[in-house]
Amino acid sequence: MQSKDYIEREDRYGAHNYHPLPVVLERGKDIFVWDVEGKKYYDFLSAYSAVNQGHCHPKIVKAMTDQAQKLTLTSRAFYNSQLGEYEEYITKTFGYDKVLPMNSGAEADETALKLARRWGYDVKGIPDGEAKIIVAAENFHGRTITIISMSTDPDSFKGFGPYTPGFVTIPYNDTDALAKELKDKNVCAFLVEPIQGEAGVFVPDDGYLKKAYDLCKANNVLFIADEVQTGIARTGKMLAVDHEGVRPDVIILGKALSGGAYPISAVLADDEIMMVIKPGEHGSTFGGNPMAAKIAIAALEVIKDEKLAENAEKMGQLFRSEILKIDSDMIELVRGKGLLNAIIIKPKNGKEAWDVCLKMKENGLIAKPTHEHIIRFAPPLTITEKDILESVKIIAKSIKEIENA
Ligand code: IF1
Repeated sequence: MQSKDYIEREDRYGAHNYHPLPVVLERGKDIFVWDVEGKKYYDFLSAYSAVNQGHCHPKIVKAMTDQAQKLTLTSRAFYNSQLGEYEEYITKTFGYDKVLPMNSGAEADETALKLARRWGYDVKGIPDGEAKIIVAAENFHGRTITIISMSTDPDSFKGFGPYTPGFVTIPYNDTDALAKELKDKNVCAFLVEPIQGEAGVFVPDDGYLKKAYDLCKANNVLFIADEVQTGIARTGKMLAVDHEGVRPDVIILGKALSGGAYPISAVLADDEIMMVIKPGEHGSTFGGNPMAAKIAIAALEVIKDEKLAENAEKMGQLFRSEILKIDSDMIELVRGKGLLNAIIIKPKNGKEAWDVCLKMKENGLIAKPTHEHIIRFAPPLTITEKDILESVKIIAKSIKEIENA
């Protein structure tokens, strides 16, 4: 079978809820993936920042295969020998009293929403059923009905109503708008991405997160950071909020918490928030399973042992400075933090970001537009200077070939 056969089969039997780049991947190792024809590529998406540690990291694979021979799932109806060790490890890593383990990022966001509302009623004293949560326009927090009820992107919410009530939308990166909405005594939380990934790697002004946090504290409102995409060293710090020294009331993690080996997400908070949920009031079949516990510890150890946050900071600066040297009027701007970057492509001769991605694929690098004119570049954080320089050469060559087509 060739790539086209795999694609036709998926087209026939799989839902059409994605429009993938026409490449069929079969193997991954560190920063590289290979397609079914054996062609090698630099992976510049890292599964939307879930493979920060590099594909099939041996330490993570070992943790997974070892535990798979012993015990994979018990449900939380019983204790298991791995969960407590993971809970202690992750809460000490990030400095919070407790963790609530879930599976997907969306489930962790939903968990944070439930925690915030419950804290609003039981602790802040908001009348039952009246809690409001402030969110930013252009947000992305997942695909469930409640989460898309917070979305301003029609591609996320169109045709899926009726929507969950209780959300107030303000512009991102606008603390005046936040201050105004915080006057409402029924607001229990502000949920925000430290950098808006899906919106096109939108980096807010320096000081935005700190100011937003301070405003929330002044109004007895929870500051919740969705670090599903920006966390786990992606932006050059363990958490993107660390760039501003902000300690959110609630942290949401996912994706690279497993290094891409397994769906693992987590919500971190201190006792006065986390303990509002009582036994039997929240959970999931796989949340906190022993496989996830072992994998997540290994994935976090790799981040620390290999100093991947520091590497992301250095390689990100090199990437942005090298991209800026490319002489092309198709490159409108490059922006990002650490190794979460994006290039805005100005269409030329009818060619746009998608065409650039197809050309880069031909030249051995895969990435995908996040919106029609923005290409996100997010390689595994293990990437070296040599490979950054080689990758930028491929990007430059591809843009030149498109321009001169
Ligand atoms: C898709 C986007 C990225 C996230 C943040 C929660 C979640 C995500 C900040 C939910 C997930 C994924 C979802 C995936 C593509 C990808 C994505 F394009 F959709 F928006 F990365 F930007 N918070 N993002 O980025 O986590 O439930 O997926 O585990 O849905 O197409 P999840």
